[in-house]
Amino acid sequence: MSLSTSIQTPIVTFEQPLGLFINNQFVKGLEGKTFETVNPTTEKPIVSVHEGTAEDVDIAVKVAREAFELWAEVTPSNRGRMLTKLADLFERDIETLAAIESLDNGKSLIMAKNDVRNAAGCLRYYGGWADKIIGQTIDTGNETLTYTRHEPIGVCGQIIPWNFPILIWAWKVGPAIAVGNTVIVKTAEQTPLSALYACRLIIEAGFPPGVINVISGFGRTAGAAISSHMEIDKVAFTGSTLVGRTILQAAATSNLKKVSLELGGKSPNIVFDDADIDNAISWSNYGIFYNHGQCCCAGSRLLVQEGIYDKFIARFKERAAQNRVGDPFAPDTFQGPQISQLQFDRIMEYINHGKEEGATLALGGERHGTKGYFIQPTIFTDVTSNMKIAQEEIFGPIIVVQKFKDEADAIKIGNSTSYGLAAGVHTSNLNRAIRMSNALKAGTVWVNNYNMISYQAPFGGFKQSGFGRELGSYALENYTQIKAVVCRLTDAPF
Ligand code: TXE
Repeated sequence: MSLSTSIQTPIVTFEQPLGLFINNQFVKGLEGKTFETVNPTTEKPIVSVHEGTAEDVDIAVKVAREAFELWAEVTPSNRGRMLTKLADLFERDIETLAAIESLDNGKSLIMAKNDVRNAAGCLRYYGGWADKIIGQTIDTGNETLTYTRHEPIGVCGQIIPWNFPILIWAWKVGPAIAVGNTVIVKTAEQTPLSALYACRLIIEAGFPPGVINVISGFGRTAGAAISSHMEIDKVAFTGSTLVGRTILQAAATSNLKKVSLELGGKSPNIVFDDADIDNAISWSNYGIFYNHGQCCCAGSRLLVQEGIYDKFIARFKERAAQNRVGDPFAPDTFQGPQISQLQFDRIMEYINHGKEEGATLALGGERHGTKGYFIQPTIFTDVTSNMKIAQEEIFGPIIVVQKFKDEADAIKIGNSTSYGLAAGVHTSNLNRAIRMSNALKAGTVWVNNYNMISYQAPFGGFKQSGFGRELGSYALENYTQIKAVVCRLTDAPF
């Protein structure tokens, strides 16, 4: 099979790389395997890509290790310049990158463009950080000079999911590269295409060979090889809690590589009686149905105060029923298909659980259409905290609604799952907003909005939603290790 092919989409035709990207070259996997990536809108294969396995990871680690030594010779400003150039190239090729995302992932073109824009912004942001990494000088008395250096960790493995293929790629690559690491990214097997296209831009941006490597492949092979590799110094993972545990175990039983995990969520979105109802409805709709519910921070539990409950739910149903579900390339589409048959089946199973557990199916609950992995926007009311649909991450366009009495009740229900990624609070009372933000056990609290993620602010989980923070200056901590240097200033004999 060749190393690239032409792909036609409704908005652009382009040359799609298909190989593994190692040492700035597209290559075939050593075992000669390939796998298909499927268009979730049509259920038909788009193209086959070359598959990386453990031996390919070994090769990538060797080149990334050599590149790490050379990368250290590149000045921080020049590292930053390359990241900034890469951001410019993302913006130049936004139509192509977005079309690939819509094709491979099924998200609407508008959202895909938003992802590419944010990916470019994120790369530029970390390009800006590259020459602003500062340590401390520490007063340890007149006879010593003590200071700290924030040094790169080395070769980093980055295992990413399929819900935001190019955006999470940028979230991971940006900070790691800015501070002088080299990386091996394993993309999700469902969505390998956009990152491979970005590899062409990596060459054009001037990155030396081996600094950024990208492997298409499966979790149990390439992913496991990364997390258990003795020569990989750090692994960053975004995905399911189940696999997060496996990665932590593999790190523990191999070389104790550093780990950061961004896992699932079951985030509460809480609407008080005194909220601006129109805004709360719009944000709640966006909070769950954006990206078809395939957001780790989705506001998948809607908590509504009893005074406005009936009115709010009636209007929320109307709003959700208006979401346009369909072809991602159609200009008015809001919700595309779920990523795969597997995810479609998992979600439909949760819908059945909801019905069996006695929740009221207030909207949707069925497949949308007859082709593609589309699911209707779905609302369950009369949900109680002990139900499976109130506890487990569904990762689809399904929201569960619970009624609450007062702040204490909202906090109790809000914090009643094993997750703690995000939360939303809608109220016009500032004191209440702050009290609630303090009480909710979540890595992000959105007040009078939902899903407003910016690459300048940290993002990550409390409880079983993981540890370590992505984005903002905090992400730099994931990719640096601190060295204290102590110099004795006196020449007197010891
Ligand atoms: O995730 P996996 P799946 C959640 C969401 C979803 C569920 C299952 O609830 O329904 O996970 O999705 C790689 N060693 N999230 O099955 O398997 C895999 O190849 C190393 C939340 O797709 O966790 C892919 O690159 N790597 C989420 C990545 O892990 C392994 C985003 C994610 O896949 C591996 C996605 C292994 N043993 C799903 N097994 C979020 N937090 O945003 C798999 N992988």
